[in-house]
Amino acid sequence: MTQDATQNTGATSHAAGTLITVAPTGAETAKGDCPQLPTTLAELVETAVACQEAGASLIHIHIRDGDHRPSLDAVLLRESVQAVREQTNLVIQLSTGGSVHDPLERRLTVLDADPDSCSLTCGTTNFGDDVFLNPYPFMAQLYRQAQEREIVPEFELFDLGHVAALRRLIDDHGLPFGGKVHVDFITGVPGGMPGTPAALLAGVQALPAEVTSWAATGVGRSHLPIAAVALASGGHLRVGMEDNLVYAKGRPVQRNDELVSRAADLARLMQRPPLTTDQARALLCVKQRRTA
Ligand code: KMH
Ligand code: ZN
Repeated sequence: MTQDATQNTGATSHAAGTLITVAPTGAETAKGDCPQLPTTLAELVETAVACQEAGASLIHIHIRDGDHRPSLDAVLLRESVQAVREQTNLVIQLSTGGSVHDPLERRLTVLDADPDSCSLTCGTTNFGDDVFLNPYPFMAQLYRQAQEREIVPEFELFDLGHVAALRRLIDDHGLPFGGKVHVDFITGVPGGMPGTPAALLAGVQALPAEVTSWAATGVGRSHLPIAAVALASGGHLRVGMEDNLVYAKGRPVQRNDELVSRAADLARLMQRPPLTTDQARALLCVKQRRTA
């Protein structure tokens, strides 16, 4: 089935509340360059608690090893999921993107940690001087494994071509577990779609009709303009130090919850207050994994 932009009514209609995702760490910033980046398990949990308090309902997690380097260690991933699950009610999303240096096979093993959600990037992107590799067969394998394990994917779209690849994925493999299709536009990566209102809205217009919600983030200085356009256009927000290390001109981000608080204030101002964690779970139809 082929959809054109005009058929998309669901995800582009105005959303009542705002899903705020925090991406606190990422894989591309060194702790040495940014000591306030949460890289230990204790820092991750403390960040998660503070960000939930500030209005986040989903956390996109990359972990680091004992030397603060990006890691896909199975034990550490499972410990991180368990610790954040114990201390918060956030929807827990593990990155399957890892760092630009992680091999594809290792990235698939992230699902073993049993997160609520996983990222699934819909195509290869130049990433500064590096390449973030996501060939279609890898995407399809990851998607099928997520379906089997009842993990809800978030489709990450770094470029307009990724929207077409999402269309192909749904045509080939059907809907995700739970039936909701949530996407996140990651704009402003050098090599991907620019962090401009025009580029974001072109992506939104092209979304398949099956998409039930969309979010956006602007990397670096496009952070605030993209948040404003997303809120004005029915989209949700992703913020955090994975994407942005500068709170304002000359003022580095000190803590992820500062970015979440500002996003929550913006959302309230736009009459689209932050969703609670339970509302976010319902929006994304994630499986109940907590034991009472
Ligand atoms: N670290 C980037 C190359 C994801 O988390 O799924 C990829 C990334 C995407 O962060
Ligand atoms: Zn990420």
